[in-house]
Amino acid sequence: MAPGPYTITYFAVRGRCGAMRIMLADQGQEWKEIVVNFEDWTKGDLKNTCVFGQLPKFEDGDLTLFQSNAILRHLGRSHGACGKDNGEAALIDMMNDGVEDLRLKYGKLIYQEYETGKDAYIKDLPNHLSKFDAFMAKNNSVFLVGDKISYADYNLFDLLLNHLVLCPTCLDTVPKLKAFMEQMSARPKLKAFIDTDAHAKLPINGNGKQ
Ligand code: 6SG
Repeated sequence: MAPGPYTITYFAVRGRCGAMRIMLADQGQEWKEIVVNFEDWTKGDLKNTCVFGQLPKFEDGDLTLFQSNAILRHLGRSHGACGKDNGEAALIDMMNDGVEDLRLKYGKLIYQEYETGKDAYIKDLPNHLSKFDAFMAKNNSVFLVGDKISYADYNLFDLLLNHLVLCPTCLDTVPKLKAFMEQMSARPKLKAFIDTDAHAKLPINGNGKQ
């Protein structure tokens, strides 16, 4: 297969690129990875060229993007994973914002209060997961919105993979999410990717905590 037009520039972690990599793999796309180490990053040359001074950076041919959720949405529009009409697109955006809210909480735990806050975070988790579960239960398919996979499904899947490492039993009270994870994991290209070392051996987060 010819290399795709995509390039991801990021640190050697899954972090904010897990979902986009899973999405690209599941959509049968190829991409190039430029891995940035922390020492090079602190020199500041690359940082100064980044719109918000942060990674990931994503290139689609001549288009350069920052902000992981904008990248996911761009890929959604490019690969028919943004809903079938404006209404579905809006609901997908809404659910993706919900995923972002939980990802921010997760990031705060991992990077700021892992030692002191882990137990409370896990205790509170059902309150967050049940919201996604209830929304999914009202939809007539395994996905968040409509009957086709969307970029928000990939984002939720990636974040739930992280949560299953944090707390292996966290989906026991949310059957729809459990079924969602099982069906997503059974998609051949997605499964093949998450079984590769490129995914499985990459640290989830930048500080070694998970
Ligand atoms: C960090 O926060 O990996 N980008 C991060 N950090 C470097 O100078 N809203 C946008 C988005 O959605 C958030 C971007 C995001 O795209 S991601 C960034 O650029 C900076 O701000 C989380 C992550 N952290 C690990 C990491 C590698 C280098 C700096 C942070 C590991 C920890 C400290 C050194 C090595 Fe580290």
